[in-house]
Amino acid sequence: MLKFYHQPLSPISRRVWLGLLEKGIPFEPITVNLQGEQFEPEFLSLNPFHHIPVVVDGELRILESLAILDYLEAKYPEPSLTPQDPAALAKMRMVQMVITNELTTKISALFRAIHASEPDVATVRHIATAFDFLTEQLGDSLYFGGDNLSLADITAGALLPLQIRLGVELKGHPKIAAWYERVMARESWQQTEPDDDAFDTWKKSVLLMIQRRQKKS
Ligand SMILES: N[C@@H](CCC(=O)N[C@@H](CS)C(=O)NCC(=O)O)C(=O)O
Repeated sequence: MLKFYHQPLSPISRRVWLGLLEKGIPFEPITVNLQGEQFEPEFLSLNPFHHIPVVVDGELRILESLAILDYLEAKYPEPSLTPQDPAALAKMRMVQMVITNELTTKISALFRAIHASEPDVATVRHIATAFDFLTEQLGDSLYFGGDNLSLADITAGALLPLQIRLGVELKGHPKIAAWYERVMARESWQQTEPDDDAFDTWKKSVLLMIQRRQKKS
């Protein structure tokens, strides 16, 4: 059976978790404790960059969440999470990359902003710009790929719950707010949503990780 190395609180490994559940693919979850297990030789032999998620399917080892999602989509085409229309396909990938490069990279800044005495105007503005862009991409569709859930929804929907818990507001983006409610109501999102205790523990461990990195630099 396919092995899924992950951390249930990670918004990046949640992408793959959602993909596996939405496609109904059987898998064995293996939790990696990010307080050090990722640096152990056994895990480094799977991912030399010490990141989750990793998927092992027989002889094949895959790292990088978006590559894993592409693999799952090609190997298990039904239900499809990728639109066929070229423009819709480009939009899907664009949303995935914007979430990855413009929003996921702002998670540390969001953490710092929570503890800062002054509001972090640049981060707030950057996130608002990304949400404006996402609103434009969504248009009047139910999902980023049109009427059906796509890998773009999965990538965005793995991150937004976390941002909202960290204080990001969707008031100025009603279409994104409606989309957010739509994905959060799905069984796979319900199943992968952490409870408050788990979230608090995770928040503390990420803060420690950020402080450790700041001391090193
Ligand atoms: N580009 C990678 C990023 C994965 C990543 O950054 N994972 C984080 C958790 S969200 C991690 O494993 N951090 C532990 C570490 O870097 O030691 C992907 O998309 O899979």
